[in-house]
Amino acid sequence: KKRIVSGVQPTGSVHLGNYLGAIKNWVSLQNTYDTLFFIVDLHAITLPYDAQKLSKATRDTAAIYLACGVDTSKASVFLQSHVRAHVELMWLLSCVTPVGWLNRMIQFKEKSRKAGDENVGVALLTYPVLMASDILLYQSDFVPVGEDQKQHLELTRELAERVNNFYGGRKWKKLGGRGGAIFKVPEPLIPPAGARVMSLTDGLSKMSKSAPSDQSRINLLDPKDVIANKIKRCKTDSFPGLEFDNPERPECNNLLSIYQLISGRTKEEVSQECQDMNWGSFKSLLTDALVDHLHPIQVRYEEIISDSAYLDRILADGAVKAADIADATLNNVYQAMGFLRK
Ligand code: AQP
Repeated sequence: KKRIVSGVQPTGSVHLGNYLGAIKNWVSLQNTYDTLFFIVDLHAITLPYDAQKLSKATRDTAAIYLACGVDTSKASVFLQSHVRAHVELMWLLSCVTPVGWLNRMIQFKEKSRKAGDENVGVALLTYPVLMASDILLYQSDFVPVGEDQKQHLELTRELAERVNNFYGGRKWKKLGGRGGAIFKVPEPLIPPAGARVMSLTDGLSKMSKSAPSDQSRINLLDPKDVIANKIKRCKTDSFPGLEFDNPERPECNNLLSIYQLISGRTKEEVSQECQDMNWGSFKSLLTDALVDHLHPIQVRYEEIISDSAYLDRILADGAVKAADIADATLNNVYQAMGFLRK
């Protein structure tokens, strides 16, 4: 089976963008691929954060994975910080990463500009090296990536090739290794069209955990009245009827796309159903669809989060399975780079 790894950062409440762009797709991918889904807690501290909120967000994110249908009989679910190999490999990779490669990263430029000098830690720059470790440790074949992570995946591929060239092949064999490639070079898996969910208050920016206004996103755990209120107040326009793909109507396109994904219909069906609707009728249709879809997830989440022993066990088992694979790769890298092994 080909392998896929992916994760969400516990930086806030998991929202509809994380669900439609990532978690919902994992639930189908786990049937076809060997899958590892982790909560990337180490990545969540690259910008200033609140330690108490981190632990709650970490548990919540894990419980949400399960509530959404990630099935631990098929996928490994674990916390990044529970598998030490992530940080160890990061050090080894850091030693072969030219700093110029990291300086080029658009996300670093954007986030460091926004955060201001005082808040820019070294880790914001080296973040993509940790992400490369997350992927390469598991010899992943595919990584689901949105537009904004494409550059980081490209860096991961370049790093894999660099390590394979520097330390792999015959050189590694001479040191007692198997020879050949140390890392598999992963391919991007482009998510299904329409999976980029935009903010409810601005159809041109993506829905995001870190956006200051909670009105801009639907959190997976939002109660019914909160969802109704957010949809009621979300940004719309004054064009007649509703339509997809009109560049002058980004909010309309976004809300129709959300409805399409949540209701499981085709774009054509939604176009037909909604073309003559006014915003009032569409908003109540969308609210009902969201509430109906999220309700069972919320019920399962409550069951899981209230049984902390169960969740701890799932995460412990997941970490053991993940560490098995990760430690084997890490051991090869150490050996290929000339370290003495115990
Ligand atoms: N708006 C979105 N539409 C579709 N997919 C999205 N993802 C995030 N936002 C959207 C996907 O969710 C997965 C996990 O994302 P992440 O936690 O690693 O961080 P992110 O992409 O930076 O998401 P956020 O919510 O915007 O977090 P903050 O605000 O902390 O930066 C990824 O697969 C991502 O593509």
